[in-house]
Amino acid sequence: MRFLHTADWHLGRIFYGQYLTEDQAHVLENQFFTILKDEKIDGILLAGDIFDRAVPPIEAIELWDSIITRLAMDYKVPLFVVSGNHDGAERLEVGRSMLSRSGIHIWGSPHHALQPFEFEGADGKVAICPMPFSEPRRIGDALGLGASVSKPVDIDMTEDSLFSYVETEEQEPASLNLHNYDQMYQAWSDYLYKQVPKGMCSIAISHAFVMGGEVGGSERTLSVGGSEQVSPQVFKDFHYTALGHLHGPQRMGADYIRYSGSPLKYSFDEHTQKKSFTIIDMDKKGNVDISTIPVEAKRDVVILEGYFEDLLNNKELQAKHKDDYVQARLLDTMPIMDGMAKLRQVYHRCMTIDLVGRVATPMADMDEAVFKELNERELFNQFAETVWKEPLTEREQQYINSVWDRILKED
Ligand SMILES: [Mn+2]
Repeated sequence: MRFLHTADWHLGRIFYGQYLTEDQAHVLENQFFTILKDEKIDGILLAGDIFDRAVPPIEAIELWDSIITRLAMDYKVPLFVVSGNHDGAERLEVGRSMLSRSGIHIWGSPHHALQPFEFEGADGKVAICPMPFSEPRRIGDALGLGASVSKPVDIDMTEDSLFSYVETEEQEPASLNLHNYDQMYQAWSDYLYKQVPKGMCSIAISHAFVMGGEVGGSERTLSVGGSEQVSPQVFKDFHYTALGHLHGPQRMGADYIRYSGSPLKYSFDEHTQKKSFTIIDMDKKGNVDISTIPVEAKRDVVILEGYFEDLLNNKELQAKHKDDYVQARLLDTMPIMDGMAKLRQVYHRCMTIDLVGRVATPMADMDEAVFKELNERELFNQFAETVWKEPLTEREQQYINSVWDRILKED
């Protein structure tokens, strides 16, 4: 059976003041649907952060509406979706019972995610185990674990080199902590896995921060204080786990536990990431074969480094990046007037300028006490020399002196 795994669409995302809806629609309406047909996909695993915020803009809702409508009515490919930390879980669940009859299966609240969904595919049944992003306290509520509960956690430490970075030292049976992500997600996955009929293949879909994962730059932290991370062990029983939250595609200790990553680059920190859709081929025993299809974005997110004049006059560079989202990393040490306006004439989506050349290098041989001895003229000269990497010329010095004279007189 063949599944497509994707996550972190973040519909309605604003990038430096600009909506990315057009870019998102481009990838989803063209490439995504083409893959479904060309690759003969049996089911879609969408692992959370469908929207960028709990109350998304109307364009984002319309895009989502058009996608689920086409999936259900034209393509007839079942969609399995859990909500992420950016989604409004209950809002996403609107119409869930009715939509489920059309093959659109949505899980937002953990209270609705307490049993596997048995999906009847071409080669037999697969148990889909939904684990939407939830705060540990809510998972505890859903599982009926009261605050008074204090029972040993069943942590399976049978070593498996795949999980070698998980601490292997003997642990005392701990009390179940209702604020601990790892323990609550583990209790949840155990609860679901126990209900998977013997011999049936299983797939978990979850939105979580798995330990050891590499952060891309546009993820939002899940909790304030405390650990928000869960061990990859939480998912080790399932034949495949489709994860969402981290925006770079990556495996988590094993090939069958992975993040698909977001379809688009949502931060300049992600400029080197290769975004993709993940395809999972699962045989009757649950063995998986993984491949990826690179995303063909309408506009790339790039960092261009160089001197202002060079970026402005490099025709080849401009032709290549005129429509991309650009961060200009300028090496110039002199101030640049109207830099953004000029750059935007050639790089239409220049979003930000990073003045790396103008970052003052601290003077190692001078301590704070020495600075206190200097008067304002000497301090300014030090500053100018640090920024321009050379001392003021005699003419500049004369001019600055006259400015200081005037300022002090007016004062
Ligand atoms: Mn996300």
